[in-house]
Amino acid sequence: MALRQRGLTGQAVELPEPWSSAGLTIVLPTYNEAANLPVIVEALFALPLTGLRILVADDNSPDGTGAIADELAARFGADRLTVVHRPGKQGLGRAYVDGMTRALEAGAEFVVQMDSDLSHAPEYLPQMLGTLLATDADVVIGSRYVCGASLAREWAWHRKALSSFANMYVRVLLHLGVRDVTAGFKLWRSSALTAIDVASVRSNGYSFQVEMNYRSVQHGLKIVEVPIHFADRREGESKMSFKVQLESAMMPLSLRRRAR
Ligand SMILES: Nc1nc2c(ncn2[C@@H]2O[C@H](COP(=O)(O)OP(=O)(O)O)[C@@H](O)[C@H]2O)c(=O)[nH]1
Ligand SMILES: [Mg+2]
Repeated sequence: MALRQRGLTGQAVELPEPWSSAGLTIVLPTYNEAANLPVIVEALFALPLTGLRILVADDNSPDGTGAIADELAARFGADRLTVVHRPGKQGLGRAYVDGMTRALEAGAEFVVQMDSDLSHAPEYLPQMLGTLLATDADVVIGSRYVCGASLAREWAWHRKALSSFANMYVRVLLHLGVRDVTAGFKLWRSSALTAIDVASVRSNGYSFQVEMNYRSVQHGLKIVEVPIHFADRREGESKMSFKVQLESAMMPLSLRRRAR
């Protein structure tokens, strides 16, 4: 309720035509999100965005998320919801590269990346699209670290500390001019994803987010951040592993070396 009063979540804004019917594909990577996926899919299709499509990229989740995604595709129509069944857990970055590449091939005008665990509220999307179109941005980030944003109170102190340390670390090393460099909630123009050659991105986990920002800055793309409330995941557990954290620590160093 407090958030609703602060205008951070709640009712999605209505966009005028032709913005509200823009061809927008949401790529949802899933690994063990059986309880969350039906909720986020319903919320996305309830938005006042008539050109919205969903692409689920599932890494053969042991909890049966893939089969649930197929049921959702049957319910909402395969033209509106596509499921990509990947052979096994290969990490967030791989799933995004696969899903985003397919969305581009299918002719999406805009591509969204967001977690499937309801940390990123679907209700922000019309506002993010409106911001992108009004500011002529190439990518809009749903940011946790700009004025007006907030983090889940339930997030453990060590996760908050790790996230702000990671942001500071990347900012110091790479000077990207982005406040939330590891954010996973982003709306891209398809032309921007083509420009940065998303298909060739090799990093995974949080490094995927950092490398996407790095490439965007190198290509002179316009990045705009809007504040969000980042909620704790609704159900299930985080897949963040030590391997992911280690890669996140190394990747900015190798990007810096390459830039020299
Ligand atoms: N397809 C796929 N999705 C993944 C993988 N790892 C994480 N995800 C998804 O990526 C999103 C973010 O992961 P999450 O565990 O919530 O990370 P956290 O928010 O940093 O704790 C969620 O939708 C996960 O289901 C993976 O290896 N493959
Ligand atoms: Mg999460």
